[in-house]
Amino acid sequence: MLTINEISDAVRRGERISAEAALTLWREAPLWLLGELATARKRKASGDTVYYNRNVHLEPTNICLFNCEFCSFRRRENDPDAWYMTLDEIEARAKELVDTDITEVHIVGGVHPKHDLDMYCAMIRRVKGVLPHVTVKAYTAVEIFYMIRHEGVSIVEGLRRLKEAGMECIPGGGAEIFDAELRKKICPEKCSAEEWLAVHRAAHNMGLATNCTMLYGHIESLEQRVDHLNRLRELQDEAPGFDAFIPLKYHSRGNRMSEAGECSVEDDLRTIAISRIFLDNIPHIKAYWVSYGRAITEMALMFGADDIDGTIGDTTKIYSMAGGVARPTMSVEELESMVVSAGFVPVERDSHYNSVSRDNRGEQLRHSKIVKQEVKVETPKPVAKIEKVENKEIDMQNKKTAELPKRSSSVPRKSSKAGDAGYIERAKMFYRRKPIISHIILIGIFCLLLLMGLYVGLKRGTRLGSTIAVPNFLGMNIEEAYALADENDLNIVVRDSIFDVDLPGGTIVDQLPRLSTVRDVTVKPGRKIYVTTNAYNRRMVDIPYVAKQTLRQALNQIERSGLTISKLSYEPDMTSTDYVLAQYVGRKEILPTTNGKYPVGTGVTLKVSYRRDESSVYVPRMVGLSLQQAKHVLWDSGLNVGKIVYDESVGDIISQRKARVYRQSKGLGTTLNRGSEVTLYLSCDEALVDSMNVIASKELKNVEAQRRRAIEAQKNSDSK
Ligand code: V47
Repeated sequence: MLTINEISDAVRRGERISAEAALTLWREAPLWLLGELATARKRKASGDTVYYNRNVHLEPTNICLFNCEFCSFRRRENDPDAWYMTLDEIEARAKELVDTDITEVHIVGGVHPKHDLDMYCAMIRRVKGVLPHVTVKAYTAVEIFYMIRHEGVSIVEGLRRLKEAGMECIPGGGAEIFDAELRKKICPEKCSAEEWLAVHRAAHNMGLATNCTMLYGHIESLEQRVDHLNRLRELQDEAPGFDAFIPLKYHSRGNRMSEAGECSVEDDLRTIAISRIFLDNIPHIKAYWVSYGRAITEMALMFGADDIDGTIGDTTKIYSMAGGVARPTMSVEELESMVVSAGFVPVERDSHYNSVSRDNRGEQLRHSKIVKQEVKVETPKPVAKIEKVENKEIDMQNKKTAELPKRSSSVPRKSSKAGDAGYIERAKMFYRRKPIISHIILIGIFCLLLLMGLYVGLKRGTRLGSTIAVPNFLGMNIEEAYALADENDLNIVVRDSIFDVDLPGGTIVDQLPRLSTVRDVTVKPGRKIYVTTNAYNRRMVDIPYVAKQTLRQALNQIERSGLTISKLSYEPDMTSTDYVLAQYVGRKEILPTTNGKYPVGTGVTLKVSYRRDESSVYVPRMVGLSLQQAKHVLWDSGLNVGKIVYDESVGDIISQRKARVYRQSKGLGTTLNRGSEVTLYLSCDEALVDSMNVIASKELKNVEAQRRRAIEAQKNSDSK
């Protein structure tokens, strides 16, 4: 068995790792190492880019023949909250989307007993009829397999009919976990792994791109996860066509597997990272924000994800019904700011990962591949024209040549005095005598000139080869930053704003690309530098009503609204843990009827329930994280932020934002009562933070090993 060091070296060299090595990494590698390896692979695959799109989901029905244990979405036909959309309703929904700027409709729903292939094709046709420019990504392999078998046709024929109706790509749902034994437990009625893979194989062979998923964090083992990833990797080797892999975190509310609970954030990050490292032949790893919420999605970008899905516009219920983000919708600005906060460059994509350009009114201009095609189409045009003109000339010349009496090769040379006229005369003669060779030479000269023109143009346009060291804009006023950017031939783009009372309005608090302490960060002239500024006026926002939701949902909503958490105050409860009982601003309780706006950054206190037998929690690891990230991890674990102590390397407020945690007052893996405070110590000294990070990783490994031993011991004593 390879050691962690040997596996890491292999990953760094860009080599493929075995299933066994993936399992070793999953079990033993410290989280920071997984982050490093996965990020290196992500950067190789997509550089600084993180993709999102403008999309909606269409869920035509929640009535489903299959009764999967993990599903909170499915209803029986006669359930009072079952729904079903007729074709006219589907068309009406599509019409509502005509004036929006979406590029994709994702159609997925229950497997309705009365839907046949024609009905599924008709749904696509209705949508495409109204939104011809929008891509329809439709139906999971589970739905497709059912409709095709029901129709009695082959998979290829079924897919051909769906494609003809307008289906352009296939989403990745329904894969769950491929292991047959586990499938029997969690989704016994669904198609088998082999059938799911057969649908995707056939789609790839027909040129249809698809996605793939894995439902994790319930009762599956790590071996079953690796086996699942391995089968996807094998299919991609055999018949490439997967665009993206989406690890789907199991959500436990409202389904029969609730007892399994939900996995930790650390498990989410490990899963994303191993997926990126192991699936070396699938270009994109998607952190589906609807499932993860903002905080985990942002962290997932530092663990190899390069896609966060899209705007959604509150159109999917699969996750909200299971306890994911309550009313999932994000503006382009919110999606982009999430990407920028994680240190990457947001790029809007279409369904095939072409970047989408828009004019300043937000109207879609074209996709990058089309731009490339335009270049391809346009370049030969002038040549073609010239060829035509020249062909005519050749014809005329040939005619003339035929008419002319043949000249002897001993035509007297013109004297040098004749100068240019002499050369022209000789060139003309050569042209008449050797028209084909002359043409080849002319075309060659033309191509040479064209290439030279292109080179000069490109050099001017992109300033090939020249680079500029990115200046430090942090702490400057936006006007000063514009001036400095001008001097350096760079462009400032304000991407986001925060509100910090301690800072003057207009101060730059973050920039992308960020600077490195060890080397100059260089970019091409004309490049955009994305900055976050401190707002001049404190924006007023609505406060969301988050009581009667899970803590995680409440945290997501509070954060998205621009507010923050003041305190988590825990109360014993008979039935549930981490359920929000009430919310306050200061002493004022916020009720569903409360009106009025609050300044951005206002702290909200959440009163949260806990069952007495679940009064304590493990202290998570915060070393290595920024203050904001550490706060999220603490709140997510049911703990509060105590004192914040900066060491002497941290001076002004700008460096406070750059500082990272190097120590936490309560040790990793120790237990604390819910609501307890943890003091965080922060530093800008990278060497200090990195060395403490290494120590924390070792500690984490020990803690995990201890926990595993304790679980084993418990199991053994239970079986006795
Ligand atoms: O197949 C169902 C999962 C999937 C739960 O291809 C659950 O771009 C967690 O596949 N907890 C449907 N997950 C969603 C899906 C998807 C989503 C976003 C993008 C793409 C894409 C695909 O949701 C199901 C199932 O695996 N699921 N219930 C649950 N309780």
